Amino acid sequence: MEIKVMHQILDWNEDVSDAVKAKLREHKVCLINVMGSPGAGKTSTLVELINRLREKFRIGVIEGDIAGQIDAEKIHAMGIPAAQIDTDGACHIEAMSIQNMLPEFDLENLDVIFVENIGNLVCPAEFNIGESFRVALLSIPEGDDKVVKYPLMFAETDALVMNKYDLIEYFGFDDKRVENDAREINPDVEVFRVSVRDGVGLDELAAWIERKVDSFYKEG
Ligand SMILES: Nc1nc2c(ncn2[C@@H]2O[C@H](COP(=O)(O)OP(=O)(O)OP(=O)(O)O)[C@@H](O)[C@H]2O)c(=O)[nH]1
Ligand SMILES: [Mg+2]
Ligand SMILES: [Zn+2]
Repeated sequence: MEIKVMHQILDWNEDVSDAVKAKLREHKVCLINVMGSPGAGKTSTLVELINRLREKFRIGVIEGDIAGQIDAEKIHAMGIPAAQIDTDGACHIEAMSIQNMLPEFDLENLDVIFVENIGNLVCPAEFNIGESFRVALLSIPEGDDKVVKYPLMFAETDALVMNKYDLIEYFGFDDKRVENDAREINPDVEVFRVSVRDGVGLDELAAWIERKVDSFYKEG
């Protein structure tokens, strides 16, 4: 008998992801999976997006970290329902963790849940968590070769956000190269150049998310 442990975990994760998706659809909640390296600016970007979108949508946040609840506390302090998944060392969030977390939220009174995934460019991309769409951050100091070196993250995302754009002149970062590399493996990807520091690109990113969430509702 053939035993493929990793394969089975992924298959099983897909089932749970589908169940999470169905439950969220039933409650009309759009889940957005936000991914990127440690320190890429996921929480900083989320704070700015929440400020731009909270008049339009009722927002909740699930923060994923290996330990601690610093990020969830930041979001909670904004008056936004927030919960923390601590993976106790695991390097990605699985759909089961989202499923277990959903009862903590009043889904009838939410339109959008942002999930900040574990800081990691590798395996979070392998695990669907019931999301309607994905946003992958790549910050300028990480280097312009990351799309080529971590292709799955950027092949599977709906948007690529180059954050910390204010630092571009210091890092010799070729943003056109990154955009071309991403389009080669993901022709429909939306590309944003953002600086949370300077406030650049955030209105455009928020407007795109608004359109994506609206189309989630139109799909019924
Ligand atoms: N210069 C600059 N710094 C930024 C920008 N965005 C975020 N930072 C800084 O980058 C650091 C990390 O930001 P976070 O938002 O905590 O990053 P994160 O991706 O949530 O990090 P983890 O949750 O630990 O994986 C903080 O010191 C931010 O102030 C930016 O656009 N420009
Ligand atoms: Mg964070
Ligand atoms: Zn992992």
